[in-house]
Amino acid sequence: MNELDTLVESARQSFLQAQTPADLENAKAQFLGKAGRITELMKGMAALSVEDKKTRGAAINIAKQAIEAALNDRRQALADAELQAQLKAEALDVTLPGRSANVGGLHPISLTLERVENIFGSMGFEVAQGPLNTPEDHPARSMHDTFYVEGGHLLRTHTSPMQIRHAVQHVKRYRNPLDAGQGMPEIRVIAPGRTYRVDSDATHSPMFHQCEGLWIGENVSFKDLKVVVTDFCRTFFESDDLVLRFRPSFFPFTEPSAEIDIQFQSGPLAGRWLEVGGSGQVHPNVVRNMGLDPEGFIGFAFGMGMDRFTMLRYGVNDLRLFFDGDVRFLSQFQ
Ligand code: 2NM
Repeated sequence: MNELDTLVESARQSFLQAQTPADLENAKAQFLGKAGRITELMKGMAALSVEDKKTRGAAINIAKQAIEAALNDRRQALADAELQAQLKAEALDVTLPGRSANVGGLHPISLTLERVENIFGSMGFEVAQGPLNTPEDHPARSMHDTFYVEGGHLLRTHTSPMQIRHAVQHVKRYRNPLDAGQGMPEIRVIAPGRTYRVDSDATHSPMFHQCEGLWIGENVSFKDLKVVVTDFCRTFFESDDLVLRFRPSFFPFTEPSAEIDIQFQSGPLAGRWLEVGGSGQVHPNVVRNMGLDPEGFIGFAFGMGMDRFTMLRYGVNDLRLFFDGDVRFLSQFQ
C-alpha cells in the first residue's frame, strides 16, 4: 500500500468511527480541511518539477476524491440511522381503534314531549309555556300535596294555569267587544311541562311531566275529546290495536270529568287497563273566566302523564330509572 492509499484508508476508518454528524465534521477537517492532510500534501508539491507536479497532483486528487466519497457514504449512513431512530421513537400503531367522540342525545322523556307536541301540532294545537299562578286559597291546590320553597313560592302541581293564561290572551287578541267572542278562532292549546307533587315510588316521582290540553270553540263536544285523545294515543303508540275507556271522576275545572284508561289489544301489555290521564268538559265558570260567554262557548280539557307514556312506549317498569342519570340506561334511547 502506498502512502496515499494508506491515507484514504485511515480517513475511511476515521469516518466510520464518527457516530454523529458533528464527529464526522471534525474527522473531515483532519483530512479535507484548510490545515488537513490533503492540503498539506498539496503544499508539499511546491518543490517538484512541472512533470512530477502533474503525476503527483493527479494522484493526490484521486486520493482526495476517494476521501470525499467515503465522507459522503458516512454522511448518508448517519442520516439514515437518524431517520430510522426517529421513526422507531415516533412509531404509530395504525391498527389501534380510534377514540370515538361521546355523542349525547335527548332524554327519553324529552323525546316523548317532542313527539307529543308534533302529534297535537298536527291536530292544530299550539304549545303554551309559563309558570304556575294559583292564588293561595285556590281549591286546585288542595287536590295534591305540594312543595313550597323559600319566599312562599309553590312548585306547580299541574300546568292548567298555562292554558288559562293562553286562553285569556287568545280571547283578548281576537275578541270583538260587541259580539261576545263569536267569530274568534277556536282555542286549541297544549301545555307540556314539569310539575311537582309530594309522591315517590316506582310509578310516582316528586318531579314529573304533564301535558294538558284545552280545546274551546262554539261546538266542541265530549265526542271530540274522545276522538282527539284516542287518535293521539294510537299515533303516539303507533298502534290501532288500542282501546280507550273514559271512567267518571272528579277534577277541579271540569264537569263532567273522566279518567282516561287505555288497553292494548296485543303485545306485552295486552289486556290490562292502564290509567294515563284525566279529562272533562270545561266548567262554564272556567269558560266565563276566560272572558267568553259559556252559552256560546264550550269545550274540553285533559291532562296526561308524559312519564307514564314514556314507560309504556319503551317498556320501562321503574319510573326512577329516568331520573337516576345512569348513562347505561339513557344511552339505550339514542
Ligand atoms: C286534567 C284533568 C281534567 C284541565 C282543565 C284545564 C283547564 F284549562 F280547563 F282549566 N286544563 N286541564 C284538566 C282537566 C286536566 O289533568 C289530569
